[in-house]
Amino acid sequence: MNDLPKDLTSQELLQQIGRLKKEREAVILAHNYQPPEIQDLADFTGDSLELSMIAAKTPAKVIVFCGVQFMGETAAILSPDKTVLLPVLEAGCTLADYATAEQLREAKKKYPNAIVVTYVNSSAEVKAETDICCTSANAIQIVESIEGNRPILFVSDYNLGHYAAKKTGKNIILWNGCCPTHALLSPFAIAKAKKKWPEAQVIMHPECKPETLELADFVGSTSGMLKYAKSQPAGASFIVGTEVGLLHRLQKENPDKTFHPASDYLICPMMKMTTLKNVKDSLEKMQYVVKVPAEIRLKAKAAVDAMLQYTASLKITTK
Ligand code: CIZ
Repeated sequence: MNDLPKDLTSQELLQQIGRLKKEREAVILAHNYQPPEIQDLADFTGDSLELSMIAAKTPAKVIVFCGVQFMGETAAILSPDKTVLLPVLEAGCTLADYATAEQLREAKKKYPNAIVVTYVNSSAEVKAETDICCTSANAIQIVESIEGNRPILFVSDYNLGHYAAKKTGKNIILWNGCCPTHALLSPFAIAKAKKKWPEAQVIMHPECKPETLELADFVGSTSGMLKYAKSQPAGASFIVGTEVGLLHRLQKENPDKTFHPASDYLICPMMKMTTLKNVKDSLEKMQYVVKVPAEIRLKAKAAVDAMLQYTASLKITTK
């Protein structure tokens, strides 16, 4: 007989999470790329724009953010009076790591006339050096809102910046960064998927490479893809060019349609780190608290608020 503690079953973990959530007066947010069981237990599932809006408004005292570091930071920037917990400390974002505040300060010296538009997938320090943030759900509108031909320094996703430049004709200075998961999706993989599922429409995320995006029937953020899939007739099928986590929600919300991953390699290892046990431990031990120093927070908040206010004025609804 060994007397090691036995692992809790999923059912037991879910029960404990439910109890702890009440005790802590917590809300659980999960990004669309999280594992299915995490999405299913969350109070809200969405993209970073939707979740940051919820984080800003929730009456809950504790926000458990099942996602990656920059998302937890964004929630902490918007809700300094709440405790924001990231269940997995190491869940970072390779795309966010492509830009540091120091690099951005140098780029601003090089392009002193440029307005800085930063993808929300960035650190709080980088946001603090930014004029206005954007997400993949509103990048086109935010870029379009920049008046005249003022250069736009678009940080840090090259592919999203390239797509926004193509759609708006704006003068965009691109940053050398990418999401390795999306950048991996090749035109060859799409051609292969189309051969396998010739009836299916190809829906794709703008973090994919320009030559891959050329093959898409629809390009949009995760919330954009959810909305688009919903608008299509029953029986429709789709090849989905984004992180595979989205397929769970797509299929759940559209049981009369079929969704195929564009490639088996569209997996973000950071997004897949969260487990039920991490969420339970997070609530139990109040770990890991996301902290943003006050000085950085205030500057970063101005850039996030600028985005939220502009998005609200446009009445961009993501659902
Ligand atoms: O903005 C987000 O949440 C990301 C990373 C992707 C998307 O399109 O939802």
